[in-house]
Order: sequence, then structure tokens, then C-alpha cells
Amino acid sequence: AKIAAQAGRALKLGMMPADGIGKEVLPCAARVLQSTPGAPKFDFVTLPAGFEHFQKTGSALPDETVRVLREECDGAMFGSVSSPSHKVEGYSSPIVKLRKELDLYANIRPVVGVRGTRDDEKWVDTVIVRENTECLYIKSETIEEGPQGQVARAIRQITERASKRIGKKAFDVALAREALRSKAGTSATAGRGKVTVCHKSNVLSVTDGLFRTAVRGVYESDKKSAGGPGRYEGIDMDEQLVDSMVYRLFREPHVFDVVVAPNLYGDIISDGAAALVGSLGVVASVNAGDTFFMGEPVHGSAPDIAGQNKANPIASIRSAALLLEYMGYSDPALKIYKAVDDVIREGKYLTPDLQGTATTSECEEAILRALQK
Ligand code: GGG
Repeated sequence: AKIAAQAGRALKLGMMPADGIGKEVLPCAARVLQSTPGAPKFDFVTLPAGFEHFQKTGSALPDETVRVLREECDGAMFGSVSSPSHKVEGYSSPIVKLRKELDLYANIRPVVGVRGTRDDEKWVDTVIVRENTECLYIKSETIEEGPQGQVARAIRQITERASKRIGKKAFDVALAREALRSKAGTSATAGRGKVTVCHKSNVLSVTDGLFRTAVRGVYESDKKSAGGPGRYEGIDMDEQLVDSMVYRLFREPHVFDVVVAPNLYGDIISDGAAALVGSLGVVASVNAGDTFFMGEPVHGSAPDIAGQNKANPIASIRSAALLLEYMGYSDPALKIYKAVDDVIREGKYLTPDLQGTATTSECEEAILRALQK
């Protein structure tokens, strides 16, 4: 992507608003990207995906969307999808498929409060690194008639390869946070950077046992193989059973720095953690592979408020900044984070999920103004 910008070519971003409020908040993110001082030029291409597209055409993720992303785009943004809660013949979640197709194996979700707001009461500055390609989300489910009525089963797949690479990604995120903190002269939550491995291997000793061993192995083999100070020397590691993780996350969120979790646990704890920073409407994520990245707000399609100019654009705007950061443009990304924090701190242009009365457009305009200050 940097090469594209250096060659004077705009960065091509595939934009998939998909369903519900995704169609309102993704354009806000695009306008913020375009207006950020110091950001590269962008060429946005809107690509179809989602349940509404499936209802119209029979396809939730057209092959052409995947082809354009793979062959033509430098990065992407995804909005939100309204997958139904019941089985619909021929339908499969486009976001789950997209993460697999593009091998975006890590979903990186920072949950961070804003200093100088009510978030100070329960300060949280955590990144949840969620494995993105397997666990129960391989969607291998069956149902059959048995003597006791229907029996439904799901296969939960945990592989050593996927667990090791998500482990490595989590330690790298912790390392990058440490570097940022030492640049800013601040210290980590417990003095040093830390990765907490989230699992339930006291019950699921085979699947979660493999996840735990593989992630721990990344850290332990780094120590052994280095023969001197290892790459992750400045980082601590501990572990937490997922149920007590939820409890501790609400009681003492400040103890967590980077949390690495299998797909399903990561999905659940990051939505839960959003409650600590006021709303799901402010929590961003980036789906990361090794060379391709896709920003995505953590929230869903919110059909109850779709089309009413009420949705919070902040999660999408922060996701666009995360995308920029992962594509190597950290200075303009920091400008967006700061502009968003300023608007939250000022409190005048907040949407109803944050107890404000502003519309989506008013909140976006306030962020655009803050960016120019
Ligand atoms: N932007 C996150 C999002 O759209 N969440 C809703 C979601 O993931 N639904 C489940 C699915 O469609 O797979």
C-alpha cells in the first residue's frame, strides 16, 4: 500500500457497507479518511455483499467482490451484516466467508476509554485479539432425528497453525503497544506489556488445551531460541479461563493489556467489553492478515435504527483509522483517534447510544471539524 502511495497512485479501498446502519456509517468513514491531513489519496470502490444483496440476487458475497478485493484493492472496509438467526437455504454469512477467503486470520479490537470522561471511573485500555478463521465458526453443523428428538451438533476446530499465528500476532500487538508507550513516556496497565491467553481448557482440554499450549509455545520458544534477550522479552504472559475473564473484565478492566482468544470467546468478550466504554457504537476493529487489512466496526446492522440518521459513526471512523495504522500510516491515524476523542470529551455531538441527541451526520461533522483544528 505504501508503494502505491509513493508511486503517486491513490490507495484503492474496497467498501462493503452491506446491511442496515453499515450503509450510513461507512460513508462517514470514507469522508473522514478523505479529509484527514497527511493521509494518502483514496480511490473508493463500493462492492456488494450482505443479506439484503442475497435476498435480491441469491448471493451474499459475489465472486466478483472477492476478486476485486484480491486483485485490485490495497485494503477494505466492511460495515455490518444482518444474518438471520434461522437457517436460510443457500445463505452463508459473508463476513465469516470474507475473513476466510482473504485469510484475515486476526480480528484486532481495541477497547479504549477516553480520558476526561466518565470512562475514567473504570479505565480500560485493552486490545482483544480474536482468532478469525476457525473454532465453532467453521460452521460445520448437522442435525438429525434421534430417539430423544432432534440432535444438533457443531464441530469446533482448533488447529496448531492458526493458534500459533494468532499467538504471534497478539505478542506483536503487545510489542507495538509497548513501543508506543515508551515513545509517549507512559506505562502499561501493570507496569509492562502483557498478553492474557483466554481459554476454557479445564473443561475443553483437547481443543482449548491445544489453543493454550500453542499460544504459550510462541512465547516460550521465543525465550529458548533467542539465546539472549528474546523478541518478547519485555512482555509478560498470563492466562485466564473465559468465564472468570468476563467477571474480571467488568470488575478490574485495567489489569488487561492484550487478550488473545479463540474465535467465539473473542467475539463475546469484545462485545461485552464495549459496555465499559459506553457503547458498541464506539468500538472499532481491523481484520488482519499478513499483507491485507479490512476495517470493520464491531457493532452489527442495528435494523431497529437503520435509515434514521441515528447510528453512531464513531466505530466505523475509528476502524478506518485502524486500517490506516495497519497499512503503515500511523500519523494520520493518530489524528483521527484524537479528533474522535475530542468530540467524545466535548460531549455536544454524541448520538443516542451515548445518551446524546446528535444525528449521525452531526457527529461526523463534529469529527471533521475537530480534524482541522
Ligand atoms: N460489523 C460486525 C457485524 O456485522 N456483526 C454482525 C455479525 O457478525 N453477524 C453475524 C454474521 O452475519 O455472521
